[in-house]
Amino acid sequence: MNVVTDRASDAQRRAPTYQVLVDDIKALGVEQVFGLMSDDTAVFATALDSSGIRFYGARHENNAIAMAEGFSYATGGLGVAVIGRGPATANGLHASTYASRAGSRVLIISGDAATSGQANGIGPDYKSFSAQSVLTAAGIHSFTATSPATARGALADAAAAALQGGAAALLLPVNVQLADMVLNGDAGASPSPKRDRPPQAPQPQAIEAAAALLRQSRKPVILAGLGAHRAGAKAELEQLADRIGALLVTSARGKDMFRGHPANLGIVGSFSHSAARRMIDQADCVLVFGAGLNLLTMSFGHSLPKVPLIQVDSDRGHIGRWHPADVAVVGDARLAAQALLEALPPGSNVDRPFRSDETFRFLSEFDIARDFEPASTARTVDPRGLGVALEKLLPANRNLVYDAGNFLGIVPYLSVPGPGHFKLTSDFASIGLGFGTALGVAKARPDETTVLVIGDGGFLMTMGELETVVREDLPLVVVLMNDCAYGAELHFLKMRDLPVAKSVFPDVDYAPIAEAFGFQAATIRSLDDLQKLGPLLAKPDGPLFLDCKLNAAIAAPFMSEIHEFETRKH
Ligand SMILES: Cc1ncc(C[n+]2csc(CCOP(=O)(O)OP(=O)(O)O)c2C)c(N)n1
Repeated sequence: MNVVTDRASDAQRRAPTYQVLVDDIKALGVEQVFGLMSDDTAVFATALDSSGIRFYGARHENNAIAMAEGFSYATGGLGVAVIGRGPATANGLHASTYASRAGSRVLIISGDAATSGQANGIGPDYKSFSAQSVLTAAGIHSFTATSPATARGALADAAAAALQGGAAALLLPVNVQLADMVLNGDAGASPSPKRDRPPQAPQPQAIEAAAALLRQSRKPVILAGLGAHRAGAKAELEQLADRIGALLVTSARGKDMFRGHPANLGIVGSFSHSAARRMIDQADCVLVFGAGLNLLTMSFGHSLPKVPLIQVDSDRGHIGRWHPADVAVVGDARLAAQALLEALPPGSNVDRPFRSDETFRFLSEFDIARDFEPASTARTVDPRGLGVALEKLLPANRNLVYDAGNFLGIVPYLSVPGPGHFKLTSDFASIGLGFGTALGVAKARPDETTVLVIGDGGFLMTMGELETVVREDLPLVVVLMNDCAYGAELHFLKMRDLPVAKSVFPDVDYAPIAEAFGFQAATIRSLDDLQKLGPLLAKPDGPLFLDCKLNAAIAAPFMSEIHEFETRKH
């Protein structure tokens, strides 16, 4: 027996489990991961980076997971985050929950306590944490590699679950990662996740029921959401609107899908302008494509008149979830629009007041910059005026990523090239996920400008990532909406006539702090301050930070809507 040969073949048939998993991740087409390593994932993270899968490090696990989510949002592909076990997994729970609700394709790989129960052979693991139970309780599909033999299958299952949309977690116990795996000659085999389902055509009977309503409608409104954008339905929806004499409007997530169309009303609901509200109030039928009709789209029950509502969605469970539908059409938005075009030939709608000269004149003369009374002070700007000014100064080909808070009142004033460039991070109704998400979008789209719009409260929660921007060379424009307060809470307290002291902050100058991290930075206390930065904003050259001091007296329209809703409930 030749011992040397035997040893060589032995070496070929065994490899550390972490290394095999790295190779499988590479075979999935993953070229970068986002993360924050712990003792239990340092070897794995380093092996990923050494194999050419670039490791982008964040300074908080929530931000690492949000980066993966932003990356997936911007590419449609898998976003992968690698974090540690126990406290690190707990730290990332907020973003994990967010990612699972946002519907992006996010794979969260965490370390986990050794399956033997004793990490070091001396005593219990200080970091022990029932990650599988906690993540499952949070609604996140979780898979544990309980042994080297099952590790590849667990990765394949977790990746497949993530690719279905929504986050999935893969837990890698420390001892399993480091143990050798016996390869049985199939070292190259990679997981093969399920493909997307083909678009589903709607039932003809459902289309006929919708068409019957639309034939009688004089003033229809077509409302499109992100689902319609993802189905590629824009052209068909515009054609359908032109055919039946409808006005076009979107949910916030569908923002600017119909920009430039003369019948475009912008966003419906809490982020709408006065002209949109005035026209939508007159609608006699609403036709919804791929929009969830959540509280903000519905202005807490007030955005749409009580008229027949037809809801088209590829997911049956989305129809009527937030708001009742009178006619449900289950199917792909583009195919449903095509079917409606066939069912409603030209001339079906003769009386078309929404397409009158008067309507078009009203809409073309509407100027959002004059839709509010500017309220700047000597040392602060009006957030809406800031939006109007930034609209002209920022590069048109931009991604806008928003944290959450009262400052979201700026949304109607800033346009994007289309819905895939507008990212809200409030799927868990939380603050503090904008920064990480923006970094993931910036990584995915290096040739476009990514703008993070964030309040000072959300920024204080995540400002450690200023260092990530520069270290990982992921340039961002940060627009800090600095009202020296948790503005949302400030307005809630004011509306209840309660003391506001605990919701307000001192006026901190953040520009020098950002400069210390390597940003170009400026403090904006007037629109003139902003205008002076025109050339820099038009073509940002590296990371840029604007500390915009805002008039805190201005509540976003949705603040009073929420207040009215809350007081209505109790
Ligand atoms: C994780 C989390 N913590 C707290 C909140 C409650 N909350 C919602 S908005 C808000 C204020 C945010 O302040 P800021 O980022 O400055 O934005 P502003 O409201 O002032 O525009 C807070 C604390 C939340 N939604 N999520």
